[in-house]
Formats: sequence, structure tokens, C-alpha cells
Amino acid sequence: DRHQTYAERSAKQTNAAAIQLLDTIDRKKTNLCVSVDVTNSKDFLAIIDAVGPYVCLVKTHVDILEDFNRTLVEHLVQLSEKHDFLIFEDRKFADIGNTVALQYFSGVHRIASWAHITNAHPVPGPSVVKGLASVGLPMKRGLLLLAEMSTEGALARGEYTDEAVRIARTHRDFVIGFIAQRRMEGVGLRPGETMHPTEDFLVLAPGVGLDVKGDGMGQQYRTPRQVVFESGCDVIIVGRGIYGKPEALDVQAVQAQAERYRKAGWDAYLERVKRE
Ligand code: UP6
Repeated sequence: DRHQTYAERSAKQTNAAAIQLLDTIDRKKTNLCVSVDVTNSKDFLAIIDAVGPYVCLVKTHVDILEDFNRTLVEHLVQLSEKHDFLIFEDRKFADIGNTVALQYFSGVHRIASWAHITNAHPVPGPSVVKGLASVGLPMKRGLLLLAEMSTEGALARGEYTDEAVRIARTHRDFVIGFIAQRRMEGVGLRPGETMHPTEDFLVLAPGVGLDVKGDGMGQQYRTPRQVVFESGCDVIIVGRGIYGKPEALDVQAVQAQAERYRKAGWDAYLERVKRE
């Protein structure tokens, strides 16, 4: 139900990460997730410290950092506590269950030890969720499935998207929602199937920008209002729209953009939940 508030929805969730995210959104009045796609840890931490007050969630691609180490992770976790946000590693797992479990728990990054939320492509089928859940569930983590993508010509559509939602439905303890471009409640139901009355998936939408329509490499941008009010998504994910070109990092400009997107996302949410 697109009119339900974040607080009302939190009360019905069972996954700890989903509850934490919804409560953070409600408490800080922000449905903004900033995607921090920079390659050195100095800029990475500076951007996160600057946008921290404006976000519910920080999205990372730690595999692009040239100077990744455990200290960096400690700083990231400290910033998440200082500014009260969750961490989402945008790992896009897509292998057999055994391999993704190892990639999630081990290696250089040990993602499960610090990321509240991660995501996976449903392309291997339900086993990718089983593998990740074997690591993430005991640690009270949450998983998002990529049901759609923001890029031009994306193959994740139609029956693929329907299957992604079906997989999520059978793993509700761990799958908290989707990376997608629209609300996913009731998607993929077969004839005769009815939606469970408490079905509620979080939808986090990338491809959000206020000033440009694309990036020349297939990315497509929509406005926060299109994403949250018109398409019913819950969290806007914004990267370059907020920090621009990292080589010219200006903390005040970054904060002004973060507040601009926070307000646009929150206003679109208020417009959506309004009951006449
Ligand atoms: N992302 C997308 N589209 C998807 C899934 N993920 O853009 O369908 C991720 C990208 C990037 C961020 O990997 O980290 O969201 C978008 O960044 P941008 O706002 O700078 O385009």
C-alpha cells in the first residue's frame, strides 16, 4: 500500500536490517541513499562525513577503492554510528551459493562483517539467496535482489523481474526488497494466486538525478518525484548528482546537493502517503 508511512511499515517487518532502515528513514526524515563511487579512501570518507546527516543509508563499492584496508572499514563504521545511517555494499553477487557465501564472508573485504545490507542478481536462481543467507541471516543482515536495472536496454525485465519477486517471496526472512525502478508488491503472481496481506518489499531505486537525463554510458536518470511519488519506490540512490567530480571535492557544495535531494525525496514521499 503506497500510502503507508515508513513507521507503519517498520512495525510489520521481521528482518532487523529492514526495521533499522525504516526507523532511520522515519527518525531522520530522509529517504536518501548516497552512492559513494570514488577510488581513494580520503575522498570516500570526506564525502560520507559530509553527507552523513542527510542520509538513511550509504552505498559503497569497496572493490573500487585503491587503498582499501581494515582501518578504512573501522572509519566507515564509526561514521555510520556518528551520523546514524546504515551501510549498503552494492556487491551485486551473482554466482553459485557456495561461492557467494565465501565472497560475502571472506576475502579482502569481509562484507558481511560491516555491511547491514548487500544485494544480488537473481540470475543463478534461488540458490544465490540460500548461499548468502547462510552467512547473512545469523548476522542479522538483509539482502536486496536486483529485479530491474536503471540502464538503457537492461535485460532484467518481464519474466525475469517476475521470477526475482517470486524468489524474494519464498525467502522473506532475508530478502528485504529490491533494487528496481518501481514498486514490486504483487508482481509475478500467477493466475489464482493472491498477494499475502502483509507483503511489503522495500524498493531502492538508483538512476536518480535532478539535472541530467543520463551519463553517456547507458545510465538513465529520473527525478526523485518520478521515482518516489509516481513509481512508489522507497529510497532514492544518488551518486554523481551529489558529489559531482570527486577531484573537485567541495564539502559545502556536496552538503547543499545532499539537502536538495533529501528534500526532494522527502517531499515526494509526503505527497505519496497523503490520504485524502
Ligand atoms: N546502480 C545503478 N543502476 C542499477 C543498479 N545499480 O546505477 O540498476 C548503481 C551504480 C552506481 C549507482 O553501480 O553505484 O547505482 C548510481 O550512481 P550515479 O547516481 O552516479 O549514476
